[in-house]
Amino acid sequence: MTMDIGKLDDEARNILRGNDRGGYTLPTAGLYPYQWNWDSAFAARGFAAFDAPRAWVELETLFSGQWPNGMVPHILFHKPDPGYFPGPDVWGADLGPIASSGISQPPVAASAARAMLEADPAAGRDRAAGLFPKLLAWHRWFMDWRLDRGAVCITHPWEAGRDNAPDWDGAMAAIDPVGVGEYTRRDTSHVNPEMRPTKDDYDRYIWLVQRGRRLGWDEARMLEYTPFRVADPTMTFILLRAQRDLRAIGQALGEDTAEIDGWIATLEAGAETLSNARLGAFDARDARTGEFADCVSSASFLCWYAGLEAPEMLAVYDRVTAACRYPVPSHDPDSAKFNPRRYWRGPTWGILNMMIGQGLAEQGHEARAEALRRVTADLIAEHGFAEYFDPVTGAPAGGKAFTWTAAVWLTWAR
Ligand code: 9YW
Repeated sequence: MTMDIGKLDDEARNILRGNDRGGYTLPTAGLYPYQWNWDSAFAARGFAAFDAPRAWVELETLFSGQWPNGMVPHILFHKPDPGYFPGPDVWGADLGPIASSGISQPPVAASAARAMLEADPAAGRDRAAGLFPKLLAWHRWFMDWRLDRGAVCITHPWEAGRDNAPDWDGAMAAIDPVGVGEYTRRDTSHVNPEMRPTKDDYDRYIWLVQRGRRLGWDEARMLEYTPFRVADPTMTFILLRAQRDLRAIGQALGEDTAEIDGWIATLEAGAETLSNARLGAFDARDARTGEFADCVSSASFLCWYAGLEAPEMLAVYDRVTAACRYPVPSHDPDSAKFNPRRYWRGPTWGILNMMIGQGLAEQGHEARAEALRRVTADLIAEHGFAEYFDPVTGAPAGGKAFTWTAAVWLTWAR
């Protein structure tokens, strides 16, 4: 197919502008009417392609919601909106300066900030200097509260950003969502329920939120008993990458980075604990039981993005990407749990492709990186700026005019 790059550039810029609510960008209007953490960092990278000052503002607004303990919430509820559930009243997480959720999300902000600083060191220096201590505090929060044998755990499926991935099935099944009560979902009124997590999933998502709220979102109290704690490749690889990028920012600013060096060593060792020999791949590991999930996911392939050589993962990557026309599927197509339409149980997500592609290129696997970039460009050119895509047919799914898909186009796929 011939691609009209100029037209797609315009469309992507218009999506970012259209989702801009003044200082922060919605993932997509309607379905996600607030500021989401990792979406926002990808939005910043998208803006950086044509409006660098606006890109820095995106990150600054995100950090304006940072909690005193360093945590940066996964959602900032800047303005009330009845179109999303669960809202601030359900979370009851009033520990920060802005109404927010009580959990975090994969820390991609430092990596965005580094790319922006390196693109224009003179203009970015002061902005990066303002963010550096905040990024450091957030990264320290992960190291203080989320480690298991050096790997980074999630305490809620939403924290990984991969809500209903099969990776959490075992840990989720162990939860009895007793007393969760009645509630009305809003997501299924915006998009086809077949493309969304199930009611069983949502009962547990809400039950975990209610529990955090009862414990005042106090990390020490929540850690006394953990109904859900899974060492996650998304978090571990992304934080490891982010620590390297934060160290580079610190070095450019002349800061002392010894603490970050220690964190990198811890996370490198932790990443090895996610290697499931039986599966022959990086995998999620339940920190409560020690059991692996036995899931090859797109997050397994973030190993290269994390700066690891991981040559053993190349054959797994080749098998999984050969199994569908539009990789990288979020779950192994050879698994019985693969579902090409249901959210994180099969569909392809542009942001994962971008990070995987970046990692492949950095580790010297240029041909694979280029093939993935091209297939992602085809997907967007043929099927639009959807939230995610069917990896077999390419059919667009979820929300439309999606911020991070526009950002992926502008920063990498085009
Ligand atoms: C939800 C906004 C978010 C992403 C997550 C994605 C989804 C929110 O949407 O979660 O309510 O289900 O899983 O990664 O940040 O795009």
